[in-house]
Parts: sequence; structure tokens; C-alpha cells
Amino acid sequence: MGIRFVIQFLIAALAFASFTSAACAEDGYDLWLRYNPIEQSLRAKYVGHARGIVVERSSPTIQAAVNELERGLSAMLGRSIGRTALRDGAVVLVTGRQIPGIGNEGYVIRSARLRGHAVTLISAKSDVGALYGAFAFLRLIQTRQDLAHLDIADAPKLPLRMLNHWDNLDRTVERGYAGPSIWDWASLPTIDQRYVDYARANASIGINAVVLNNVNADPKILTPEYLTKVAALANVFRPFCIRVYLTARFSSPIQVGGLATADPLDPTVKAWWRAKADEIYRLIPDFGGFLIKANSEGQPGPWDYKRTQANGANVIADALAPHGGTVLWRAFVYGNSKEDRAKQAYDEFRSLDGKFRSNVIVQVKNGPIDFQPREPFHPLFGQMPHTRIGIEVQLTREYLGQTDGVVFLAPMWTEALDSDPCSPRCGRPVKATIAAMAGVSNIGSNRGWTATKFDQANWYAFGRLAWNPSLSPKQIAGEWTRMTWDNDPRAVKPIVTTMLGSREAVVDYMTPLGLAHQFQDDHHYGPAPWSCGAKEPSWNPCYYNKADAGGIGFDRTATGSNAAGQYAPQVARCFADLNCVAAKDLLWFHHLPWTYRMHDGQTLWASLIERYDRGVAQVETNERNWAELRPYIDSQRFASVSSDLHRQVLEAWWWRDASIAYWQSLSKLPLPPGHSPPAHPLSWYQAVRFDRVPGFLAPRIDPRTLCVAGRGGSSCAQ
Ligand code: GCW
Repeated sequence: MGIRFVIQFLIAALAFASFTSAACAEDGYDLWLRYNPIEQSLRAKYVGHARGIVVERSSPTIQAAVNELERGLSAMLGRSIGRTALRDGAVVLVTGRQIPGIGNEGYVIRSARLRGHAVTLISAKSDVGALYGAFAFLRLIQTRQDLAHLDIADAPKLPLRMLNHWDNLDRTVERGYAGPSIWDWASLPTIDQRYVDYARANASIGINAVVLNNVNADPKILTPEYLTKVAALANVFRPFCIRVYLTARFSSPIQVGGLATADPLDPTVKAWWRAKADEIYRLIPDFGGFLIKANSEGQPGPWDYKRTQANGANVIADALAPHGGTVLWRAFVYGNSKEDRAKQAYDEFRSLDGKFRSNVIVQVKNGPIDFQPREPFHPLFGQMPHTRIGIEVQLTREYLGQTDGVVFLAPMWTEALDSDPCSPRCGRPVKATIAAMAGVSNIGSNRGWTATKFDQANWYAFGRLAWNPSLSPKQIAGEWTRMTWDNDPRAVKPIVTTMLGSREAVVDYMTPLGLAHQFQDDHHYGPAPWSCGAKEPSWNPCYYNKADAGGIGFDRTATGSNAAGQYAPQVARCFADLNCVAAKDLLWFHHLPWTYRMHDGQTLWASLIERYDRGVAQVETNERNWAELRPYIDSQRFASVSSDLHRQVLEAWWWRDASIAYWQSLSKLPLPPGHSPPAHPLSWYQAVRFDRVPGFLAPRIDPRTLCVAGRGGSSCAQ
């Protein structure tokens, strides 16, 4: 036995050991990059197309692609696959090619003959195209596609695909449910392997930008101490072509710079931002720019100096422009007028169209209020034709159960992306009008990255949709399931079905028929439709439901706030017309009597109750279906999802029962036949309080409150 053979054997054994131990661990750390071994029966077929990796030249990005191919192919094929000379079955990475239609970041994967050898060619113009192509090639194998006759060309549809972390410098995460922030500011600039794996995961789905810190920004992030740490992260992300962005507090010239003002038209302020930008680019030559929340929820902004939002954005944009940086300026403003909150962002921004610098993107949430389980699309989409607009969605489930069950958000995001603002004409959906897609991250330092195992799917789906907003939720769920769980159709089909129905189930059991924002307190966990005591009116559920003995819903037609009138005429007409508006948006736009007749002849009351019960029934079905999957899923992840789903069932009952108990106290109508009464009297739900959220399993309930044994499984106060 030659020494070469022994070494090869040892390498293969090591590769095998590393993937078998990963398969046992199954704590979710590997995300969709598990690269679990291919079934023996299929392995030979794939080995023939992955005998080694050929590259023409190297660079840090090409090296990242090669590393990933080596890691993925070796683990999946159960043998060590490394660099090789050109041969049959090689995977060949070539860059610097002018290939029409794939832009700078796209790639082509083709089965080809190269100097007499049958190979798979991954070609691109740029190194990052080759990196994306390498991940796509691995995905083909991970999802068991045929590699014999490949001819794929793909490129991102949106240039900017960014995660927004709402991470504070003390490692708390605003609306974060996945443990402390992954950025360990105390130990940075020391690099943790987790940062590299984070970058790999993002690159694998095409994310090319990350904002590290919270939009409620701590000005300290712009001090030299922190910038050195930021630079260390930027160095890790650079080979993966991920640019680092920061949020900046608008008043930083005062707090960090010691100036007397942050007035955007003041020359000293302009000079300060320029000097700060220059300083940052000396440390981070590919720094992306700033994301800014101004004059919103107590944050400082240009209005403090009687300047416009455009004045505020432009002073910072001018400082970044010489370096190629971008300002993401959020349109999430409200609370500065008495108008319907749904109207306020449009009122402030629409008239500023064309007033922003070309390196400003106005970042608009998917809906006009705030990441509710369902909202109509934001009226600014399509209506600022001379401004670059980005869409902001939320991966972290602030308003969708936070840490419970399964809630796959792609259907919610495609609903917004596919909406047609009919401005300036119909036929151009939101996805065709935007320059960027930003997602509020759901990542933390939990071993499995996100709050639940299924929340990883929302990270994955976000990247895939930012890459191509026309991908269907079904395709995305299918890919993710195959890579994350199993390729066996007996597992894939039920998992995908559960995922696809999961968001609608939440809408049904929390806020059906266009209701919104029915949450307890500022923590946004659990139902409180009766709640009316917050000082900012639009933080109150009662503001949104407007429910009383006569009916329910927010009149946003011309007889009410006329928020419908902010949309283009065709859209506005439909929203305002009871014969045209979809049932899903009904109570968003209309206040109606409980006895109003829906199109199907049912009363509004009966229709509401039916939807609450449909939502509960769906999550009960999801729990049962998951139980059948035990043979296909490793025990650790199986148990964790089982418990998440069980908690979702309890929470769905809680939402359903609390909501119905309250509505019934107003409508005084009997429940339609076949629908059971709430488990407890209304007073019980109103007495539920939390010291910690999410915390359904241990609510605090006033002991004097009446208690009836809970069918939803919730226990009464001791
Ligand atoms: O929905 C609200 C959240 C705030 C958040 C804000 C925003 C970062 O409750 O926690 O602040 O949106 O988007 O700025």
C-alpha cells in the first residue's frame, strides 16, 4: 500500500467522519448548507459530475467558492473532492467572461466539452458570479436535480439585497427572539468562526449587504473604537462580496462630533459627515453606507431643524457619494400628525419625489402600518417614480407569534411584491419598481441561528426573493425543505404544504378579514383587542378595530380617513368599493355592522368566527402532520419543532378565544352553530400579563379572575 494511498484514505475517512458527526448533531447550525450524504443508490450518478474542481486563477472570492465546493461535494459524495487538473467530470470555474444577460453578478452553469473533456462549466463575468454559481451548483445536488444536461443562466433582479440587524451594542436585539446579538462587540476585532459561517449562508442565497446595528441607533457606533471592530467584520465578509452598512443616529454630529447642531444645512454639519465618511472609507474601502431612521418613534431627524426628510438624507448622501456609498432613508414615520397612521408616510414623502440624491434609496415597509400579519401594500410603491425605492420586510416575527410554531413568510412578501400599484399605469407590480429589498434579520446567537428551526426558512426565502422576487413560495419552500430536512417526497410534500398554509393560518387566528395590530402592549405578543390605554393612539388595538356594539373595522374610504385615496385611482376605487375590495382587506378599509352580508351570503360575524376557527384547525393539522414525519427527521430537530407547533396550537386557541370573547361582548350575537364558546370569560383573557415575552406557558393572571378549565390547554392561575 503506497503512502499516497494511505493519505488519500485518511482524507476520505476524515471527510466521512466530519459529515457523519454533523448528521448526528443536527442542532440546526448548518442551516440549509448541511450537505448530508446522498443516498447510496444515487451517489454514483453524481460522482460522475463532480470528480474535482478546476479554477483558472484564484482570488479570495474564488477561494471561497472552491472551499464551499470542496466542503459540499466531499460531504455529499462521501469522498474527498479537491482541486484537480482538467478531466472528465470536473467542475470548472471560469470568470472574466462577457456573457450577455447575466450582468455583473450572474452566472451560467452548463454541461460542456472542454479540450475533449466532459465537464460542468460555471462561468461568470465576476468572481462573485462564480461564487453564486458554485452555491447554485451545490443546490442542484442538494435538491437531487439531474446534472447531465445543464444549461442554466441566472442573475439577481435587484442590485441591493440586504439584511438589517436591529442589534444593539450591548448585544440585546430589538424584536430579536434568537438569543443575544451575534456581534460580540466586546471580543471583536477577534473573529469567531460563526461570522464566516454567517457570510457563507448569506452568500449562498445572494445577500450582498448587511446593516450591523439597530435603526434605533447608538451614536457610539461611529466612534473609532467601534469602527475598528466594524472593519474586522467587513474583512470577513469581503471575500463573500457582502458589504457592511451601519445605521447612524441623525444627531451624531452632536453626540460624536461635539457640534452644537445636527442641522443638515449647516456647513459644519456637512463637513462633519464628510470627514466621518472619509474616516470610515480609510478603514473599510468597500463600506456600503448608512441606513437611517429619522423623526420616527423618538429618533432625531431633520424636522428638528425644520428641514425636510430629503435635506436630511442628502447631506449624508453627499458625504458618501465620492466613495460610492448609499443612504437608505426609511419612510417609516408617524406620530407627527393626527392623521390616520396608515397615511402618514405617504403624506410626508410623496411630495419629496425627485428631491433625493441619486445615491439615496427610500426604504418603505411592505405595508403602510408595521409588519402586520396582513396589510395591503404601501401606497408609496409606484408613486415616487423619480426616487429609488427599496422594500423593507421583517424576518423576525414581531407580530406573528415570535417564537412559536411554523410561520413561513414568503407568501406574505410575494403578496406585496406582486401587488400592482397601477401607477403610472397598471401592469407593473411592486417588484418591478424597486431597487432594493431589505429584511429585518431574525438571526441571533442561538446555536441554530434563529428562534425556531423553521425560522431559518424565512432567512432563506428572504435571500431567494431578493435575488428573484418572481420565485414562487412553493419553489422556495421546496428547495429549503430538501436542503434542510430530507429529499424524500414523503417528507417534502407535507412540510411544504404546512409551510405554504402557515402564514394564512396566523392571519386567520390573529387578525382575519383585514384587522390589524390587536396585540398586547408594546411587546406585541398575544391578543388584546380591548386595549385602549397607550399614549400614542396608534399603538392601541382599539384604534385599528374601531369595534363597538354597531360594528367593526376602520373606515378608510372617503367617509373616513380616506387612506384608500392615496392609491392610484383604479386601486383606490376598488379598495373603497364593497363590491370590489377583497375579503382579506375588508376591515382594513371599511367599518361594517356585525350583521353585514358578505358576498357568500354569510354575516360578517359568522365569517369572522369561521376564520378564527379555520386558523386554529390549520395549526392543529400542522401539529398532527408533523407527528407523522418522525421517521424522516433526526430526533433533536423533530422534538424541537414538535414543541414549537404545540405551543402554536395553544397560542392560536388563546388568540381565537380572547378575540371572540371580546367581540361577543360588543356584538351580543350568539356564536354560529358548530363553533365552541371561548374556554374562559373575557375577564380571564384581560387579566393575562407577562413578565417576559414570549411567555405563553407562564402567564400571570390575576387570582381573582374567574377561571374555567382551558380546552386550549392553558392553565388557570394558581
Ligand atoms: O414596529 C416597530 C417596532 C420597533 C421598531 C420600529 C421600526 C426598531 O415595534 O421596535 O424599531 O418598528 O421599524 O423602526
